[in-house]
Amino acid sequence: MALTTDQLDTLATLAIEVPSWAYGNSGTRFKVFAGPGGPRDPFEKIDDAAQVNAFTGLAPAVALHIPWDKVDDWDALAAHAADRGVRIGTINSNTFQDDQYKLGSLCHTDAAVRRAAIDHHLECIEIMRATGSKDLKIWLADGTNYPGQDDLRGRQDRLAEGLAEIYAALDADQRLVLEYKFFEPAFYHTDVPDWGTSLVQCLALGEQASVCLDTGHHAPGTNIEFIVMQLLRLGRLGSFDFNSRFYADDDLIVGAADPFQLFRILYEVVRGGGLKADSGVVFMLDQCHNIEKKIPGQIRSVLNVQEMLARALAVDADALKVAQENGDVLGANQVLMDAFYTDVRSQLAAWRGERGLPGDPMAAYLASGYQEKIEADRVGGTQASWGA
Ligand code: AOS
Ligand code: ZN
Ligand code: ZN
Repeated sequence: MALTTDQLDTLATLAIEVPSWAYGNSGTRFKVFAGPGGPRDPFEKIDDAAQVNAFTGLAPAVALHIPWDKVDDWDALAAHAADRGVRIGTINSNTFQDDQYKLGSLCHTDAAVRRAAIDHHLECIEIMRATGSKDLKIWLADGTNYPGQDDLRGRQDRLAEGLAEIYAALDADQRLVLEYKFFEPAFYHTDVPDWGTSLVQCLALGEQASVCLDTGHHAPGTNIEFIVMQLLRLGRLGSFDFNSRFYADDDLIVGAADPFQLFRILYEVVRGGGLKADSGVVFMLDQCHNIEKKIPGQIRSVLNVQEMLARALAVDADALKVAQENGDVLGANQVLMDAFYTDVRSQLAAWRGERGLPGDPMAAYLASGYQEKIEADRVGGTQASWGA
């Protein structure tokens, strides 16, 4: 089974946003291993991210995290990105690392803390204006550890109020994307635990609000592709945070743990029109590379997404429809599995060659000398304060 020219053209629409924090040193609660050649500032993170795009043609945007990526001159950062052939993507807010947020941010009982959290998001919107970013992604660490610790309903009302003030500050061409996560760092309850909660908050806000689906933020066994289908159907799938999980929010390389799940998710993306530009779906990675080298880790990630998307595009939609309408249970399943088992690697290598890209991006990067150069040149890399 080979991809048709039309399918290969559709594949070319894939654009992935890589996270700036994937390039800095990261770790677990036990240890952060310092990797040589770590970027010393956001400009160098952009340099590294641009390598991923240069070798794969798949990653034209870089998501930033504020305040980790704060710079004095946003115009200069945006110009630097453009000079390297990429642009600034989603701006991720951060209300989880300051002492004042110990008991929450937008949901906190103290109005002064809520004010600080709202102001932080207003600052993020200013940064979006300065950098040309269109999406504000909000993930909140808000929640409680013990039953009775706070009033669940009161927290949800305060969340709605805070989000409304942030939403009101958006320009007409900007969006608010609300991420959900069922646990961690809070363990009894989380204020935005699931797609339903995110969706009802977004619906109350308006058309410019949508849901971010982080593939690592579900209980084991959750049918994630069903959620993808439903959000696309409702026009409210704003973005993905792609990664792999074995146990919890592991943030490992997307497609590493369960390529079949990634295939199923991407099949629903194709089926639901999520690849079309007007769908507004942003394909972001949310990963950290604790023991492997960062740039190769990111190259592997974007290639995994491309490979599973190619297989999803290879599904014979007509044959599938016939089998489904005939109630042919095993026949329909076989159509899907035939596409999943299609080895698209050599066709993708040829396709890259036609587009002036290396057939084997990983080998080309490793041979390029960039890794050796940054390891020799950069001393004292900053640690991306990854904690979640
Ligand atoms: C946290 O678990 C979420 O996945 C966030 O999207 C993201 O990981 C965080 O903003 C980066 O630390
Ligand atoms: Zn995430
Ligand atoms: Zn996460």
